[in-house]
Amino acid sequence: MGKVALITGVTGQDGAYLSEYLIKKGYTVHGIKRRSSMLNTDRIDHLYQDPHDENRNMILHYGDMTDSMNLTRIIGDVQPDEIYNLAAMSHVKVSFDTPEYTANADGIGTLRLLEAVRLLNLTEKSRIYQASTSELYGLVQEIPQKETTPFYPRSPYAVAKLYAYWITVNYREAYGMHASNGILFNHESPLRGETFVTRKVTRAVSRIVLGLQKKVFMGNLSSKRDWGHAKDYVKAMYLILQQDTPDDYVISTGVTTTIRDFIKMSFAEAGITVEFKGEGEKEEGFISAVNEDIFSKVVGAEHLDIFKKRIGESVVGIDPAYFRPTEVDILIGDNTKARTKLGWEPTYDLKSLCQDMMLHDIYLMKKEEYLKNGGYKILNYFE
Ligand code: NAP
Ligand code: G4F
Repeated sequence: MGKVALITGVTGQDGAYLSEYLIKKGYTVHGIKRRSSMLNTDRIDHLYQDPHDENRNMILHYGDMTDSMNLTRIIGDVQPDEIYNLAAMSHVKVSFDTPEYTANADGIGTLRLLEAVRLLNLTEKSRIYQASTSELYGLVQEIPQKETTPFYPRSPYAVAKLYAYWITVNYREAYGMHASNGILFNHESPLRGETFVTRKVTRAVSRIVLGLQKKVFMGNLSSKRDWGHAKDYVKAMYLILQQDTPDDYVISTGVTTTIRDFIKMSFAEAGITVEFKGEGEKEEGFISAVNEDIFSKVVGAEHLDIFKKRIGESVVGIDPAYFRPTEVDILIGDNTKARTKLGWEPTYDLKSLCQDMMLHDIYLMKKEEYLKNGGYKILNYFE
């Protein structure tokens, strides 16, 4: 018999990659999905099986992190060997608009899950992974950040996740539960939500090069992030739960880059050089050159003549609406513990991550059926 995993947040970026990864390892995966007016299972449609199929290895349950009884019932029914708590209102800027809900779902939601495991007498059986975050470091007290770096959260999201981090540690120490925090730095992919900065950029650049959009408006271009690929990071989640002893781990690449440079890299994937001029709210990004060979190969020769007429145009502007009341200026993680104890290391660098996202988004934007229907037409993420 393979192991049974329960994943909260199964419809999200990480939930999708982790589901596929565990199913390939022989797990039966149960996922908790919120009810919504549309299906919202695009990222996991290639894994989903009809309830009437025999021997299913992917089973969905309706549920919500704000509903204790629901969580308790599902955990009692599923009797999971491993629980991956990935569900969260995960957008930092939005958490300033919905602070109470964020505290409830991200903070108290984690308590509900831990308490359900305790009340059901599953503390010996069920191992728990908590999706902690580099946002905990906020106003960073040390560079690079490691497991011992003090936290200084800078958003309602990060404060909610701080509670979730410590309640996980507390249940481990108080009740001997195998409960661990993965302190994951930013990780991205073609499945990344469309309003996080990398995906917003790769989608916008893809539309700009195809003539579907003139310009993109951004917030703070000077903040720095340590970006890895979500495919690598879900493997770390799995490894954390395979350890004999529960513990907390930083998962990062150890390289940090400004948003401005990520924008330049994304245009460069299509053969376009963008230069930034001006400062603060007046800063703008202009097209200064096009490499015809790369553009023709990546975007298509048929778009080249029209695009060349745009050299000198502004394609990036600033809209202060995207600024945050309190910003996290720099994140860069020291992953020594994960490398030495888990044997984990990232396989994607930022260039290969950016290329993966750009090729995917150009492909999607080219597909008329994507624009009409939406959806990810990938069969298997790990192939
Ligand atoms: P994501 O794409 O935003 O996915 C979040 C998931 O949580 C979605 O399935 C969402 O459902 C679900 N969810 C939200 N509120 C819920 C609620 N009240 N009850 C049940 N489910 C709920 O996030 P992600 O990038 O995959 O990240 C996974 C986890 O890691 C999150 O906890 C995030 O905070 C944390 N994290 C992410 C990063 C990163 O860089 N990606 C780094 C560190 C930590 P819907 O699909 O219905 O919205
Ligand atoms: O992509 P972001 O929205 O990610 P952020 O705030 O770093 O949070 C993500 O990573 C965390 C891990 O550190 C996770 F815990 C969290 O759940 C989430 O996945 O913004 C990154 C940076 C910020 O400094 C932001 O101010 O990009 C800056 N930025 C500049 N212009 C923008 C924009 N961010 C967004 N979303 N949209 C913009 O237009």
